[in-house]
Amino acid sequence: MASTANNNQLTRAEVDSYVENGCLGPYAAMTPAQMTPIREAIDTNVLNSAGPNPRRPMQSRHMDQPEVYDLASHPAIIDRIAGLLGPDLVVWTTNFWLKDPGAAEIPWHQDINFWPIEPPVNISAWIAIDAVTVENSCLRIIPGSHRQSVPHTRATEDMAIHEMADPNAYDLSQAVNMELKPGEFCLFSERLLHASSKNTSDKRRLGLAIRVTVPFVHIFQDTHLHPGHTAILAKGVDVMGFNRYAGRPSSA
Ligand SMILES: O=C(O)CCC(=O)C(=O)O
Repeated sequence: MASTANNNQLTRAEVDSYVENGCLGPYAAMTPAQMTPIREAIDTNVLNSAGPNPRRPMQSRHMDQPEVYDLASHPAIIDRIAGLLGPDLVVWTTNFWLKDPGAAEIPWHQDINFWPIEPPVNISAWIAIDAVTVENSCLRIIPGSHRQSVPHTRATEDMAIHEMADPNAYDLSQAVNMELKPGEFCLFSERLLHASSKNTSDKRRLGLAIRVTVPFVHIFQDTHLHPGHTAILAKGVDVMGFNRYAGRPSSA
């Protein structure tokens, strides 16, 4: 059940829990009713257009869609992350995770295995656009798994990403299902093991992952991102100047 606290400041107990478990939540950024027009805008404007990265249409739509920019910089998310990473925060990328009925399993993995950031500092907020349940393949996490770097090996052909954590390196009995209502989100570290099963239901499952770091981290424009990629300076100031930002895009 999502926290009902009416401010976005983390308690000391929540900070300690994040350090211990590498994850927090769920929290609510908005109600399911408030999410409805945003979901409609995403369906119309994001899922039917190419976006800024020609090879990854689900990536970095904060660059071209105002609704996505607003979700990515939402104070319920950013102010909580400020309690963990400090007052200056960069949303370095965003990624929709769309799983239509029948969509493949996403195997257990640690995101930092795949990412172009140095040093490896990131908190992800995964916000539900649709109602997300066990039935339509919610995110699964292993609390505490962020304290160890796990070797990754080649995933099998039926999986949605090309590498997966070594199955001998984690304890699946510790896995937790992260069911979320539309507008709810959880937070997790760049090293937290997470996955989602094949979507065997007849319901679509859409979420947005918002990747947050700090200004001293370098974001490399390698194959994962694209030339011209811009981040959001979501809070505070950037006195480092390593990365490139843009403001809120205007409506189409
Ligand atoms: O949405 C999913 O099932 C996987 C999400 C994920 O791997 C991520 O946000 O890093």
